[in-house]
Amino acid sequence: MPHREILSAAGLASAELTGGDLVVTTPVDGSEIARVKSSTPADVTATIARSKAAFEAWRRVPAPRRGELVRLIGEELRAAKEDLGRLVTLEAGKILQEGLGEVQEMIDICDFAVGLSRQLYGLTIASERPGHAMRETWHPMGVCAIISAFNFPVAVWSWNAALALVCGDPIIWKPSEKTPLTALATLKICERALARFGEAPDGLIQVVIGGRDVGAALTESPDVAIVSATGSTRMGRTVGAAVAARFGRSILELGGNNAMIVAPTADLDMALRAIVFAAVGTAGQRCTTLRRLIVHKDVYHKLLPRLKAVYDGLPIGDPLQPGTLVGPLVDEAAAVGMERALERARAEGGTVHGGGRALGNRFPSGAYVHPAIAEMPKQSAVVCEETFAPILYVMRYETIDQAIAIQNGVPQGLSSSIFSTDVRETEEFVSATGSDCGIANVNIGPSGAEIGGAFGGEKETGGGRESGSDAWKAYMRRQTNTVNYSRALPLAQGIKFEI
Ligand code: UN1
Repeated sequence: MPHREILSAAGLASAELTGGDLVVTTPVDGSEIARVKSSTPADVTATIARSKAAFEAWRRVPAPRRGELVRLIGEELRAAKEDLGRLVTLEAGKILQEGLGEVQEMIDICDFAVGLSRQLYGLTIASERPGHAMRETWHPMGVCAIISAFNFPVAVWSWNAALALVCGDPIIWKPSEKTPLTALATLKICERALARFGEAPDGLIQVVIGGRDVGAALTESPDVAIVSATGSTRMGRTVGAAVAARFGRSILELGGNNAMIVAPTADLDMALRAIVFAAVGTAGQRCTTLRRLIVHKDVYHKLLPRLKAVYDGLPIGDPLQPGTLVGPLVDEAAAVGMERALERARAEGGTVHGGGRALGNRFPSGAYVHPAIAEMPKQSAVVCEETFAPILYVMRYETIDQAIAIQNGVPQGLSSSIFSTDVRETEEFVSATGSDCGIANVNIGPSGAEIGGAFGGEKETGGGRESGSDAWKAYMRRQTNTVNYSRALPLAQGIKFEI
C-alpha cells in the first residue's frame, strides 16, 4: 500500500499534512511523509485552560458513565485496528504484526478500564473512637498530561489515557516529535467516540505537538496535576525535577536495561525463541527489550552457536511486508548510536557478532541494521547503558547469586527474566533478594507484558506504574474521611482537651 494511502486510510487529510514546520519522515525508507504544525506557547496555554474547564465537568460525571466513553473508544479502535496499526508501522518503523499488536494493547486497556470504572474501590477502616466511621475514598485528580515516546507511539498513551478518563481526569497528549501522525489519527478515533457519547465536555481529550518547549510548558504548569512521561532517563530527570519543584505528581517510565538469566536446567529451545523475540523484536527499541543475556557457563557453548545461527538468518526488511522480523531503526541517529556502542563494546574487550548497516542499496535513506551479539568479559560501562538498538550483550556466570548480582548491577530497573526449571532458582529470582526490577518473569522474556499487570520499574526507570493492577490510583487523589455519628467528641490517642 503506498504511503499516501496509509495516511488517508487512517483519516489524515492532505491539508493537515502539509504546510507545517515539523517534518515527519517514515523509517521505512527515510522519506518525508508530512509536515505538521507545532503548537505555539499560546496554544499550549489555551489547551491547558480548556482542559482545566473540562475537569470541572468531567469529575461530576459518574465513573461508570466515564467508562462508557472508554468503551466507545475501544469499539472505534477495534474498527480502526488495521488502519492505525499500519500507520504505526509507517511512522515508527515496527513490523506490521507489532503495529497491530500495539493497537490490540489499546483495545485491551480500554476493556480493562471499562471494568475498572465500576471498581474504583476505597476502604473502610476501623476507627479507634466509638461512633466514628473511617474510610478512604478516591476522587478525580485533575488535568493529566501524557508525554509519549516514538517506540510505542499509541499503546503507552492508551494505558494512561484509558485510566485517566475513567478516573475523571481530562488528558493532554504530547506525542514524540517523531510520531505526531499516530497521535492525530488516534485523536480522530477518540472524536468519533466522543460524538457518539454526546455529553463529554469540550477539551476532554487534546493533543499538542512539539518538542521540549511544549513539554516544559506542560510540566511546569501548576494547572497540570499529573504528568505521565515515557522516554529516556535524561528526559525523565528534567521532567521529574520540574514537576517535583511545584509538588505536582509525575508517573515516570524511563530507560530499561533488561536481562535474562539462562540457567543450566533451562529449556534451551524455548529460551532461544524468547531471546530472539525480546532482543530483536521492534528492532531492539522497546523499553523492555532484552539487552543483557547472563548465561550459565555449562550451557554457554550450547546456546551461543544456535543464537548466532538464528541471527545470521534474520529476515531484515520493509516492516510493511509480511515475513519481515526486523524493521529499521527509527532514524540515522539511532544507527550511529548503535555503531558507537559496538565500538565501545570492542574497546571494553567484547567480541561482536553481526552489527553494521543493512539494505543500503534498497533503502539508502533508511536506518536498517543487522542485530548484534556482543560477548563481553564482564559487565563493563557500555553494558550498563541503555542503547536503543538491537545489541545483545552476553556474559557468563557460575552461581545463581552471581547471576542475580549481575542482573541487578545496572542503574536501570524495568524488566528481567530467568529461564530455569529449578524451582529453587526461579523462586529466589522473584523473591525479595532476587531481581530488583518492576517486572520479573520466569520462562518468558522480559518484553511483551500484558496490560493486566502494573507496568514500570525502579531505580533510573523512574518508579512509575501504569496500565493494570491498581496503577489507576496514581490518577486519583486519595481522601481519608473520619465521620463522627455519635453525640460525643472523643479525641484520637485518648487526649483530654476540656474547655
Ligand atoms: C515500552 O517500550 O515503552 O511489555 C513499552 C512490552 C510492551 C510495552 C513496552 N507491552 O514490551
